[in-house]
Amino acid sequence: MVGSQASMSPKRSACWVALAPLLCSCALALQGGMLFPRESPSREVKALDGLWRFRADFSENRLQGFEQQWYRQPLREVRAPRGVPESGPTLDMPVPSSFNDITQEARLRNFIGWVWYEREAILPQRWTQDMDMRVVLRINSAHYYAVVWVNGIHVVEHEGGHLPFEADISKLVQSGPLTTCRVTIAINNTLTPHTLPPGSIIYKADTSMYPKGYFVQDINFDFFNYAGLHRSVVLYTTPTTYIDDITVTTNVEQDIGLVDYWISVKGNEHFQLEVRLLDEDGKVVAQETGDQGQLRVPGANLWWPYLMHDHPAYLYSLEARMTTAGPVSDFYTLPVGIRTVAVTESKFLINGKPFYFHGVNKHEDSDIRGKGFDWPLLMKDFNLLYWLGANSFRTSHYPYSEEVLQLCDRYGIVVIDECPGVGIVLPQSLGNESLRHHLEVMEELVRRDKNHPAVVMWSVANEPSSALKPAGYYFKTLITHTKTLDPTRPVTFVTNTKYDADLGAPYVDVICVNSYFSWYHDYGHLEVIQPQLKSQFENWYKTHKKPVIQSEYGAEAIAGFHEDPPLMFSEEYQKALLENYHSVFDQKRKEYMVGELIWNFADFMTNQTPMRVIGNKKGIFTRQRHPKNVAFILRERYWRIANETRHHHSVPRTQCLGTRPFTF
Ligand code: GCB
Repeated sequence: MVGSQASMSPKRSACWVALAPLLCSCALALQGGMLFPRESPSREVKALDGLWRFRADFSENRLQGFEQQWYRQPLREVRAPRGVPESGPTLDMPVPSSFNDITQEARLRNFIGWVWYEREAILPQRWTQDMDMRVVLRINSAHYYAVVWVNGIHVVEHEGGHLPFEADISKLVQSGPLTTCRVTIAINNTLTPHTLPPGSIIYKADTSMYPKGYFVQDINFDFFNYAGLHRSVVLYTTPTTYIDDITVTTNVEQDIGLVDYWISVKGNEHFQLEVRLLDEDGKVVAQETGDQGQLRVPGANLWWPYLMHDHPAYLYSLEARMTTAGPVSDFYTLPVGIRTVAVTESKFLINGKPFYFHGVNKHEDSDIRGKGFDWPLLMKDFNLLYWLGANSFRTSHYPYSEEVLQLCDRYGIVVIDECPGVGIVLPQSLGNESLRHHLEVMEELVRRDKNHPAVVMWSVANEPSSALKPAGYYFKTLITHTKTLDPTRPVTFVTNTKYDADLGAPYVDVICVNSYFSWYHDYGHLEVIQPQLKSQFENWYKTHKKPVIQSEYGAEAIAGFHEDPPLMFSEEYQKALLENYHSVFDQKRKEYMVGELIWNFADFMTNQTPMRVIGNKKGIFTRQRHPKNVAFILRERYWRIANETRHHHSVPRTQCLGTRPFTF
């Protein structure tokens, strides 16, 4: 890659200083709500999925797009004189998708810097004429830093690749006769020591070795830094007085389900709110008025995890109806699962019963799409989870799409919801600037995911280097702040350090430990696993007296490679390694171990290194979701554990998912 230093650090570098006068400071305020855009009698949703015009800014300083103000004119190929200035060559790019694997160009796959997306949206006439309507543009994920214009006017910018942000564009689309609007999004995938995840640009100044201006992006995490518009971009409407946010927490007293709700309304101080809770048959089981209150549901059907109950994942619908003295009303329906979560010294409890996580770690990752959202892939993954008998996963190592969490609510798959705090190893990444951003990301995450019954725990980071000096203060602040954001859920932080070096552990509720015995050390020596694993568990528990989850373990296997006696990278080695772990798990889960999450659900793409053979091959499924032999071992195990720990009679193995009553 070639470029200059000034262009590569998205916010605070010279390039951002130079851009400051061009960009008003419209970054998203954290106070507002972030309700998932749903259709209702008062709301319409229009997804802008499909082909967008796309151009990567290959200029040496990567700033040509800003210097030439590409957002002011259609981003279009110059073919013939058209009377309007045009920016230059563009590609057709699918949204949602990462841009990296779509073309045959290596320089686009590995591109670092600004890429530009643009498309026109045709708006229904009433959207542009009805002054009682708000039109909102919502970008569900743009990795990593995004600047957005509508009809050439800057409307919002956002830092962070995995969480949604939005802009009210009513004034812009309602100010003239136009029924189209042009949306331009510039996205920079550069990671710095202060981004989440962090990274750094390394300049290779020795011109006898590298071309002039050469640089690479250095990262300390093990997945490819895919970029682009990874999730849908949508336009949606609300009335001008509207339900901005709903927060729901649930509890159970004897057989009465308690649903506490808080609703924030914006646009007018005078309004009425009616709230009804409907069961899966559409029957009203409780109702209230006002912007906060408690709905009481005698004989409530609780939300239970998959395999823990005959009727898992029971969802009520909370219907909020806001009216004003005038003609305006707004309706929003939120799925609600009534359940409790608690942690004792040695147990993780859901609805007061011990819950054991037998599940996986995932990635948002697939061929061609990279990290792009895809419904067929998602349904395949959920069918595989059901087939496997997995009751849970961790969103390693960043927040997943909202549709994923909706499916978890709907199918009873329990989630440890992780923020993108992965690869924190540089001392600069533990200073105040990073901490401030990390806290903001946790706020955005909690704001987005707080109402999902499937989410039972927050994970603030994965394997940060706790040995660094400021780590103690950093993680104490991060964990305690997260607890104040959401006092109803436990908080964890995933570690791979020796138990006594870990500075986050005193503050978390559950210890999550990753270990790779006989893989990253003692290579090939399966016999060391059991003693090393036993002492890992015993030391952690003795020191902290908290439940422990084996949050990662596994071995790489290239599908179809066979060796007996087992050799590393063969399917037999992966199987033997797992079996050694499992025999220790079976002892420790009788004591204080509350979960095991295999690394990884599927093979996934990483940076190119001599350690990786076209990506990380620790999947129990290939990247194409074909099972390796070990998938069958895990399937036997998970169904056995499910049937041992169930509170009802045993269940037949599920082959595929049925339709659940709640519709999106
Ligand atoms: C880990 C990391 C994960 C890696 C995995 C591995 O500890 O948390 O991101 O992919 O190990 O395979 O090395």
